[in-house]
Amino acid sequence: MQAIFARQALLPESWASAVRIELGADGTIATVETGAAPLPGDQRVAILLPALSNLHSHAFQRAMAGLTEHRGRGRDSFWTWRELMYRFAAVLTPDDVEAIAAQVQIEMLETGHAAVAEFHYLHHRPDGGDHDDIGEMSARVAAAAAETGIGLTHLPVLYAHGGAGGQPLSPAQGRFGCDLPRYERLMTSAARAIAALPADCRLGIAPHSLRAVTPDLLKAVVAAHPSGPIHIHIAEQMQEVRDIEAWLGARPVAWLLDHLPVDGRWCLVHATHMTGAETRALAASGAVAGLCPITEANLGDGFFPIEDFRAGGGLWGIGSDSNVRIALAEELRLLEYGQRLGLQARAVICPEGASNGRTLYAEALAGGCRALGRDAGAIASGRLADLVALDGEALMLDGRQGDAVLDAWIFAGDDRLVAEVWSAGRHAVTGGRHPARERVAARFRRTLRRLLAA
Ligand code: NGQ
Ligand code: ZN
Repeated sequence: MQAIFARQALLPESWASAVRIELGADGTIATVETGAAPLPGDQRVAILLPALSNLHSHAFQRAMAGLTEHRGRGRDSFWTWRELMYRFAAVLTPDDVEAIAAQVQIEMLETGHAAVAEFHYLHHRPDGGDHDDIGEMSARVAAAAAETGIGLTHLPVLYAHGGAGGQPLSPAQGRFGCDLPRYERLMTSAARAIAALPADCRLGIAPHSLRAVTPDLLKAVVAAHPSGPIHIHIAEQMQEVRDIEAWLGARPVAWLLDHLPVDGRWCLVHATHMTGAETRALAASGAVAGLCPITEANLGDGFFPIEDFRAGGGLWGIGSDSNVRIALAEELRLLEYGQRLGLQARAVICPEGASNGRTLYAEALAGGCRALGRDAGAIASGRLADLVALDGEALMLDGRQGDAVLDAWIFAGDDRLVAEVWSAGRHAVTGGRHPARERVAARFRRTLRRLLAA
């Protein structure tokens, strides 16, 4: 049995010292003892926290990180970026997708995430036809997870239309496209790939956005999958809000809440542009708001109304979306800093008298686990052993206790403070490094060189 001894650990109620935890063979936490003594063979760590889940990733976009920062003619925007992204997506092979996904997952683990929700839409061959196994690309994402040990919630995407109003797919979207029968065949294949992974890995559905499905199709796919996570992009750009309003007669979030059974199974990714009434209704629904601060900044999306959302009891979590950066502390910091800059205030996402770092971390933890359908998020017996240990020798953490550790990590430090990571008990990062890091990076480098030379 694996056991961990931590000088300080964040338990559900509070920080505790001298915490010894034993991990079960099933990937859960078996026992938690405070005021304990370490035993020989224990993994000793300084600071132990429950590890976050990353609730939104398109892994393949990591390979184009930094390649879209050259201004074109006219105003650059989300939509001009999307054109470049489509051109890049058009050339990727299954081998490329696996190589990139493995690299991304290792970076996520090394920055302190135990799990990721992969919102996966690069399904088909470049000509739009099926792979021999229609779920080939999903199997490649799963193979990467088998190699890296990350906890995977795999979300095959239903992408049926090219824009609001049931428009046909553009040629550039041909690799993404499915009608419902094709999607169900793909889900059957993806389910086989996920079943071969450890039991904490999950399958969910992801109607891409209200732009990419029709109301009838959305209702049908939700009805066909009565359990598991449901993720959807929504209200990220004002153009999208206007298009949906012109088509369906309501703003995207309002329309979704009025027409679908949105509850705790749902994650609404971005939900940037909401009225006050939409914000309150989304908060009350129990759905998670999937915030992706670095990508939202990179793409010029806007500010999520988090103060009002939290006031309504809303749950939120963090995703790395385009993976232009994979950086846990930076995502949380940027979320808070965006609000500070916009509101000309400090400590926006934090109740009076509380710590910013602790509040950001605890809320992102709860929302992320909920969105992935992972029974993790607390150092408590029976929960999945998704754990992260910070480097007690780091200068930035020297002498810090309790919440001051989280304030230092998020506001003054970065993810180099991450020392150890366990995903459902799999010890994926030791001494800040994943054991497969060099091999996976070498394969990623070969992939990138070929793609950039092409
Ligand atoms: C995506 N990304 O699915 O990768 C999208 C772009 C779209 C973001 N929304 C494609 N950030 O929205 O149609
Ligand atoms: Zn996305």
